Amino acid sequence: MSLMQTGVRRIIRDIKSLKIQGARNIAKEAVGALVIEANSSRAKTPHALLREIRLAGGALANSRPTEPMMRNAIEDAKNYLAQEAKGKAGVRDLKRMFKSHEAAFLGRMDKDAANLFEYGTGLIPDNGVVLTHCHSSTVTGILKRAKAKGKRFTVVSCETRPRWQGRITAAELARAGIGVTLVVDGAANMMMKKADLCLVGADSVTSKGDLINKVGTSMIAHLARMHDVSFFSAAELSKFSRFTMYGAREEIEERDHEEVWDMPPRGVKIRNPAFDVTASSYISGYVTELGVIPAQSFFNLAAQKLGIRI
Ligand code: RUB
Repeated sequence: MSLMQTGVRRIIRDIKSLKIQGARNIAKEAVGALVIEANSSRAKTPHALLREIRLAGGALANSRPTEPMMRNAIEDAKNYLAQEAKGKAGVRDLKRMFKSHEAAFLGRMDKDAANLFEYGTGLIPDNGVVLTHCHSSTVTGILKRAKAKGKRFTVVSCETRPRWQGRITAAELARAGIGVTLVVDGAANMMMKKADLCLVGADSVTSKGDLINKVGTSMIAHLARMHDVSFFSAAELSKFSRFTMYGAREEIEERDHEEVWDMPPRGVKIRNPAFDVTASSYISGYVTELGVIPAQSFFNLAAQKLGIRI
């Protein structure tokens, strides 16, 4: 039997099954899960509490391997607790302090997102067409903010096989009163001819400024280059992957083949990578909470923000 709280196990299940999807949602839910774990813990000592949080943090981090924003949030939570567990506070006080630290962390995430939306709005072309892929709450946040500020534009959303996150984008934008057209992924080249801007989200950004996002993103970036359309990714600096600091590659999650074809004929092999890598040379810039920056600056600014010592 798992030592983790039921609520935490449920969140892990929902992250794995994509009921909870998108890097920011995943990171926020992981923070929520750690608070559930701490609140319901029966640990008798600060160190026992820390052990539980480390265990839950490890299980959450492994629930989807290509999610550095979640990993960075878990890292922050573990470091905070480890530091405070050395002090005089008893378990009850420690739980209370942990809860308020995590609430402040989530508050900062929301503030970063709001700043990013504002900067991203400047990129949205008036009377233009924006092409996007998958469902990114950061991208939809920018588009909704731009609409609220009076910009007129329409959006092309690629449907994003195999899990159709493009439909989530299309439905959300339609609800917000933004003109949106859904197309199959294979129609991206046709649609690119009329696009003024490509804007996608990010799961991970490497030390070289390369982007890892939903599979198909790199294809969109290549098409954008071919048609001389600007290609931006909206990514908070906390999407930086520490794993890539010394040249290692970010692991690309490979999902169940049934998502692609549940009963394939004998002899047909299926691959189902969830993400792909877009080289920084294809990226016009990243929209971050500090402004729009060149891909080459992402690492330095992220290292400062995350307090990473090289
Ligand atoms: C979602 C995806 C999104 C990023 C960014 O993939 O690739 O573009 O996660 O999302 P999945 P956000 O559906 O497999 O999680 O901007 O919301 O952080």
